[in-house]
Amino acid sequence: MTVFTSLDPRMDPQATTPVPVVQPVLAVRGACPHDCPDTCALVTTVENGVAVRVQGNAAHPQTAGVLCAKVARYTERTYHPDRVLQPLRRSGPKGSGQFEPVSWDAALADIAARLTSIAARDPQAIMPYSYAGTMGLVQAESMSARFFNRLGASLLDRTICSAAGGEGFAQTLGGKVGMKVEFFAESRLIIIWGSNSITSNLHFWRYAQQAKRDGAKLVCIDPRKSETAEKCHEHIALLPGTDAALAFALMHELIANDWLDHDYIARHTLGWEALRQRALDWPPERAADVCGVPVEQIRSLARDYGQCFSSGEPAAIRLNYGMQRVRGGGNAARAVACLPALIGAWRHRAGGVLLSASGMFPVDRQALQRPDLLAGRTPRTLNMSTIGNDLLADTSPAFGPKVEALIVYNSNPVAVAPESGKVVEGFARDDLFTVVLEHFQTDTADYADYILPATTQLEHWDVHYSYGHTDVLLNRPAVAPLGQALPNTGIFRRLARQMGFTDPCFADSDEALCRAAYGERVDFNTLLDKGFASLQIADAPFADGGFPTPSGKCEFFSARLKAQGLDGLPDHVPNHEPWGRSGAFPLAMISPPARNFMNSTFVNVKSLRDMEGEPVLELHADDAAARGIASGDVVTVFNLRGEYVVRAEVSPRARPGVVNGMGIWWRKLSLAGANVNQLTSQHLTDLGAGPVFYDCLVEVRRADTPGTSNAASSANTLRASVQLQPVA
Ligand SMILES: Nc1nc2c(c(=O)[nH]1)N[C@H]1C(S)=C(S)[C@@H](COP(=O)(O)OP(=O)(O)OC[C@H]3O[C@@H](n4cnc5c(=O)[nH]c(N)nc54)[C@H](O)[C@@H]3O)O[C@H]1N2
Ligand SMILES: Nc1nc2c(c(=O)[nH]1)N[C@H]1C(S)=C(S)[C@@H](COP(=O)(O)OP(=O)(O)OC[C@H]3O[C@@H](n4cnc5c(=O)[nH]c(N)nc54)[C@H](O)[C@@H]3O)O[C@H]1N2
Ligand SMILES: [Mo]
Repeated sequence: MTVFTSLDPRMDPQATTPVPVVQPVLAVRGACPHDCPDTCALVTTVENGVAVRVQGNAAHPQTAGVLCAKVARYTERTYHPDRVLQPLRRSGPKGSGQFEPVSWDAALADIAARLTSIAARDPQAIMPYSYAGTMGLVQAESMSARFFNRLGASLLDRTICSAAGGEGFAQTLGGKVGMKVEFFAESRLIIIWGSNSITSNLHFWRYAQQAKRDGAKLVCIDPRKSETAEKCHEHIALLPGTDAALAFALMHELIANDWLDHDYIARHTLGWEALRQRALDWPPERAADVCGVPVEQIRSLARDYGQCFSSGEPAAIRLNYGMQRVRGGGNAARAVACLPALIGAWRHRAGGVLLSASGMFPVDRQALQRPDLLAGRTPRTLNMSTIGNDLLADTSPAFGPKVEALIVYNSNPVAVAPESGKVVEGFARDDLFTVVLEHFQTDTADYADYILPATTQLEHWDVHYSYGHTDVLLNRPAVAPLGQALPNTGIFRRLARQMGFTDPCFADSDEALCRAAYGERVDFNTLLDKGFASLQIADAPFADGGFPTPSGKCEFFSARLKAQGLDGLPDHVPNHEPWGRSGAFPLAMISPPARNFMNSTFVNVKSLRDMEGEPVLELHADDAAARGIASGDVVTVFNLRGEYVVRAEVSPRARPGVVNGMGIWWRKLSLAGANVNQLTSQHLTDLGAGPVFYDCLVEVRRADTPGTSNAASSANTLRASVQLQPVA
């Protein structure tokens, strides 16, 4: 294998190496940049300077040479004819999507001048907005963070995905820590909870399959009969937002039958007596009623879990973020995180729970982000999940200055953030100056004043952690940047220079940033040689306690939460919009990921969009019949926040009372210019201030139903007479 090591000077201002003489065939090791737990190791075949193929690295055990359909087509994304390959300046009205080419120098000079004049009044009026378009530490959180810290811009609370569950785990286990994923292969019982692994965590599913072949039982807990649920032995199709009730009923049964590891509980947990009392309030009958599932399913799962204790066999829970996108998501994750300690599942390397592994990576964020550049300033923090409200807020003592400039990178908020009506209204403000760093002219980029062309993973350096396994990966550039594209780092470097930021840290090269991400904690030579390096973590990290909580124990009771004035114990916290099958909006809507998209990424790759077909709403036969809806009908889904139009699919994947609005389509590639987030709310979760995408009541009508073709007006009529359930 010939490994490509040279740098394009655009990526590295210090580099003296010219662009390499092109060699005929290269195999370049890299890492998948996408927001997925699997963080695959890639091998890109390059012929005459062109990436012709992206494959999974067979030498990396977690990847095992296997890629998902999306990333196997990564070259279609990199060489897509619609790539933005030069800076663009708005030439039409805001949001019109009309742009004209402009030179880098002109674009950067104008952007720097605008930001400098806003910053002279108050730099907090400048808002950065980014998420995980790339998970790479260098392209996501190094030069950009340095730039905004030096500027004194508003800080961003990056809550949009995992804040509730992450905080729930932090308060219970001490962080995003848990089982090592490979040991699921040895589990005897695997509970897949709020996760469609086949879609979103394919490489975990391989381990689950191995366990299944060896006789393990697989149980899936998910309102939707997902691709994963139908391949498990049991599927518990609970109502969205009722997971804590289920977890408490399991505890109730473990207590009632004394399937408890008293020794583990006594030595390694905090708050058992109080938790026990609370669990005793949750007999399975009560939970069955709240969750909308047969009581026998709950008893049976409790029996299976308890029997693992009795027989000394490992029971494992693969929790994923699908169950925490509701008001009580933080408490629900906390309740589930308590379960393994009750039966001492942590004693086995194949027992315990895994939500995210990211807390186990020793990333040196100080070195990457340089918070010292704040120089004593403490800018306000804006929550990315309420960007709609934030862009529409005026200056006030509580809020601080009105947002005057917005710099978006690695994210497509107009498509992915909740309550798009408000988000679009905010982006459409004529007095907002918006810069979007992108590969494509997304829904968000349509509202930009400037679009700056960013490189894809095949064109830049990066180094990665993972939230689904415990290996560090290095990504080398396989090809030179296309057109005039620059890595995010390069763009912020140039912008910093243009603004007169002279701190030497703005000259660090991308390779230097890759090295700084882990410092001495990970051997960089191993990364250079192999492309990946495994963290040194005990096989059963909590077999003898040692949780990274203040007490070192699994904290059923959290003194830290109590100190914030919250309940110190987990609880079942009902949805903001609880399901009741009555009222104007009797259906609960969830909007889980589509298999062939990655959030809103890849929606514009035609081969993948063809696989998804059209935006689809799955609904149960009873709910469809009650509304005269048949498969293939175009329907309008609506609530008081808005409406969107989709193709109905009467489907056994939907449970009664719950509709599934699949995937995050680009608005402009949808049936009528809006996607599912037109209906989701900006309410927040109990812990972590995350979004509640799956806590959303709606109604559905055939789009051609007389008098309701304009569902917004029907919603307006309803607004006069009904209220959504009050928000407590
Ligand atoms: N192909 C593909 N892979 C992806 C993504 C993608 O868009 N496409 N997204 C990536 C991202 S950003 C993330 S965060 C990860 C994980 O992303 P997650 O959002 O965890 O996605 P899934 O694993 O698909 O699982 C979500 C599952 O939770 C279910 N669910 C919804 N509400 C509830 C509830 O209240 N309780 C329970 N128990 N289940 C519920 C949904 O029906 C769905 O099957 O996946 C990543 N992987
Ligand atoms: N209704 C509903 N909404 C949801 C969810 C849901 O389940 N239901 N899931 C939520 C979740 S879990 C998440 S994580 C968020 C995801 O929200 P986002 O993180 O915004 O994810 P994407 O939609 O994939 O958009 C990422 C964008 O970054 C761009 N990008 C990729 N790499 C780079 C790069 O190197 N440089 C630059 N400048 N740009 C790059 C891509 O082209 C893409 O347009 O969405 C959330 N929204
Ligand atoms: Mo996510």
